[in-house]
Amino acid sequence: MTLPTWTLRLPRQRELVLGGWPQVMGVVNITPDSFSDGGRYLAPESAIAHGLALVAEGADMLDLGAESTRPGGGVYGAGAAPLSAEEEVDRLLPVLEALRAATDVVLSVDTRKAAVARVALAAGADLINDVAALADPEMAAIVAAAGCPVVLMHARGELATMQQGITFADVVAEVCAEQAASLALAVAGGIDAGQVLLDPGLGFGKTADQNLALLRNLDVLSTLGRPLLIGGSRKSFIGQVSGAAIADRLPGSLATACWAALQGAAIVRVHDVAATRQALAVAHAIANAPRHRAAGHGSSPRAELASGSR
Ligand code: HH2
Repeated sequence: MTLPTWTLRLPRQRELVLGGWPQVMGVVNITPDSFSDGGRYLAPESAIAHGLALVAEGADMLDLGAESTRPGGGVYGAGAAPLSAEEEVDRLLPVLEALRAATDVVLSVDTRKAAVARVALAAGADLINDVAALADPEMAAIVAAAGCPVVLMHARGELATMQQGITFADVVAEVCAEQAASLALAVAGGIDAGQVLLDPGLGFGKTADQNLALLRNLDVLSTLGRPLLIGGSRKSFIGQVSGAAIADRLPGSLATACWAALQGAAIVRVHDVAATRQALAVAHAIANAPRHRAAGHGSSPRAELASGSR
């Protein structure tokens, strides 16, 4: 079995090599209203300190978000409050600039707005994480001009009502088809297909069972040939499976990250970096331990997957 690897181009002549075992993306929410840590890192100095702490814990990359994308119509009530591009930039920029000066880790910016992406890329962002998958008509041109990687996350509908009237006849097939359409839209907009990462968008307009089905069938999404980012950390499907409140969802988040790793995810997006690194290291070590010959099945595909670069 040949493991897929991908080499993406980053701004400033750097590269992002993915594949084998996932990179850990630490979440920095510079927001008053994120679903799990809203308000904790709204002040620039606390967001900067948090980002540096996540790097010290072993984050390979940071995802800086200045707008909550908490979907409405379900467990989060009305969802996140809308934010102007100016307000989003005002929150983001001091944190991005300080972290850019302080660290070489890949800095991703989680934004749906082309105007924010433009400012962020000029300030040293490496990657755009677009949960609206190029819904802003200017976004593709900005990403293409910067030559940076972009995450195209799956979601349906508007954030404010996303958790209402969810209908999928076959969630895996439909998300896969819509992710393929997003990839095609990116290419039509001038983005190199080799710079695109895909993401099934756990929790965005999906029921708990649909999120579980997507995780169970990540191999289907992998057939699109692009690296997958998986963001399950602290999300409500973990609460629905386990009964755990948001503050108590670390164990379920670790299970999700390890599962995603064993299914070949390229990046796991998490709030708890140190714990995730430990869980992934142990899962990796187990998957690489020698297989007992009497077991008779040889090396499993998952073990081969786990014996990748990290
Ligand atoms: N999830 C959240 C935000 N951005 N981006 C990608 N690519 N994939 C995800 O699953 C994803 C994402 C939600 O998490 P969080 O940032 O903690 O919450 P909020 O949107 O409320 O700020």
